[in-house]
Parts: sequence; C-alpha cells; structure tokens
Amino acid sequence: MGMKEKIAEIHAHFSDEMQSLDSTQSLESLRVKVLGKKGELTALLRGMGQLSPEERPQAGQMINEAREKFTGMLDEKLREFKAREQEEALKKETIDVTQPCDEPAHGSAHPLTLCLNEMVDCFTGMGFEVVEGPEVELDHYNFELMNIPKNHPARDAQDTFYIDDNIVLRTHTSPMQVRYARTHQPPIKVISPGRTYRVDSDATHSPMFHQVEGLWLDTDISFTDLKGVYSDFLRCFFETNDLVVRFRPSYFPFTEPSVEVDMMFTSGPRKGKWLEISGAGEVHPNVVRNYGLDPEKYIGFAFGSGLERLTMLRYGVDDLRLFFEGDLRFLRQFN
Ligand code: 2NL
Repeated sequence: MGMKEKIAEIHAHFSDEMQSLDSTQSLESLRVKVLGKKGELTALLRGMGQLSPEERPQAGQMINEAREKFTGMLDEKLREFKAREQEEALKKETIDVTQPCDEPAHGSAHPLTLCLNEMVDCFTGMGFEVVEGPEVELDHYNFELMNIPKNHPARDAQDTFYIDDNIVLRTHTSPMQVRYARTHQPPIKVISPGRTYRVDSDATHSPMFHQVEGLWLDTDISFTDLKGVYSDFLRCFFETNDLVVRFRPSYFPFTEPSVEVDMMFTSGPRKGKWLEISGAGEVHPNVVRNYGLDPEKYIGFAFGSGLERLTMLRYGVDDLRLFFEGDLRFLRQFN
C-alpha cells in the first residue's frame, strides 16, 4: 500500500472516530492515538526510512499536511466541547438570588453622630455655616479673647487640661469662632461643633464631651433673634411643635446679658417638666472688640449646647458614660 492510501485509511478511521467523540477526554485520547509519540501518523513518519530518497519529500509533505488537518479538526472540536461544557456548568450552577440568607453584619452611626447630624441639618437649614478648628488651643484664644480674665476659676488647673503654660485642651469651641470672626467680615453666622475637654467625671460629666456653639453677628441681630432661632432649633431637633421654651437670667463672662435656655414638652410622657438645655446670650462688647470689630457697630447672640445632654434628652438615655463605653447592646438600639 502506498503512502497516499495509508494516510487515506488513517483519515477515514480518524473521521469515523471524530463522529463518535462525546467529551474533551475522548477527544484527547484520539489526539494521542493518532498524533501522539506512538500514534498512527507518527508511525508513518518513523517508517519513512524504508522509502527511497526520491519518495521521501512527497511522503513527508503528505504526512505533515495530514497532521495539520487532523490538529485543526481536533482543535475546532475541542472549542465546541469547551463551549458546551461551560454552558452546561453555568446552567447547573445557577444561583437562586431570591433564596433567603443571613443578613451581612454591618455597623451603624453612633447616637452622638446621629444627633450631631440632626443639629447640623437644623442650623444649616436656617443659614448657619459649620466651622471646625483645633482641639489643642492657645490659652489666649480659649480664655483671654473670650473675656475670661487671668484669675478666673475656669482657668484653674483643676478645671482645665494644660499642655503647658500657654496651651490647653479647649474647654469650649468658641475659640474657633474667634479665629473665624478675625478672618471674615459680618454677617457672621456659624456653628462650631466639636470635642471639648474639662477636668470633670461623673454620671453627667465626661472629661471629653462635645459642644455645638453658635454665633450670629451683624449690625442688627437682637435677643429676639436668639429666642426665635433657638426655639425653632429645638422644634426641629425634637421634631415637635409641642414644646415651650424659656430664657432664664444667668451669667457667662463672654455674654451680656446671659441666659440659660430651658424647655418643656406640652404633650407626651415627658409633659410638664422643665429641662435645662443650653447657655446663651448677647455677645459681650469686649468679645466683639477681640474679634477685631467695633462693638458700637456690630451686635449679635451666641449659644453653647452640650451634644451629650441633647442626645440624652432626645433618646431618654440616663447615664452619659454609656456613650463612651462602646457596649454594643447599647449602641445597637440606635440603628
Ligand atoms: C454653657 C455656656 C455658652 C456660648 C457658650 C459662645 C459665646 C460667644 C461666642 C461664641 Cl461670646 N460662642 N458660646 C455663649 C453662651 C453660653 O455656653 O455652659 N453651655 C453648655
């Protein structure tokens, strides 16, 4: 039998077997059987030694052509199988996205953060801008420019954390408002939320606590504006119109006159009890002067509210320390 017939026989055989292939596995066995080291076509190549030198080139060419043809057919079939197998796998491995499963664990905002965001929303809604500043503050800004003189008891090392003779942990956020007022022209209408520090620790006092202080200064901002703005804020924050507000005379070095703000719910379970909310007042002329402004021309009000106090009232929390202990049983209730 000549080379041509031998190849034709292998080809016929190969084509038959190609027909009955059903997997990549049987395909690879056929590849080995025909094209492998001990394969049928490879055997022909080995047998070329017996051919005459004139026959060899033509025989070699025929074998190589057959080899290329078979490889091409096998590779095409392989692609077909792979595509089919992938399709079947995808069908089999379909995920049922409607099947119920465990909720992934996720965190939530701290109650103080929730209430601070509420406060910021209420005040920005009335046109206030939010300004923030350093917690480590110069004594000069924290006390001197806020009209708190050198011998004032608030300056005592027993009440204030001193870094050195001239530097303190701020005891309120108003020094930031001094920084702001000295670099901006009126109207000045800002709130400054942030951490503040005082040497104090019990069920209602923490050495670190948060204040939201407010300042509105212009040529014509009166005590009436304070009453309106702060009452509106409380109705916004507690989400009710059923509350009354009163302004009780008080004293702060940086405001004159100064008041304590109280509120009372007029409905619901906490109806009828006055609650102390905040300190406030008209900005003292000395402080206006320290802002670099003429107190004959500019006037306004300021207030300082404790975020922890307002959050306790809003959620009915009775111990301030719960905010700082990180007990998840407590924190999860504010989801
Ligand atoms: C308090 C009292 C207060 C302010 C804070 C303030 C004052 C000026 C400028 C900017 Cl002059 N901010 N803040 C005013 C009145 C009272 O805090 O014991 N609050 C819990």
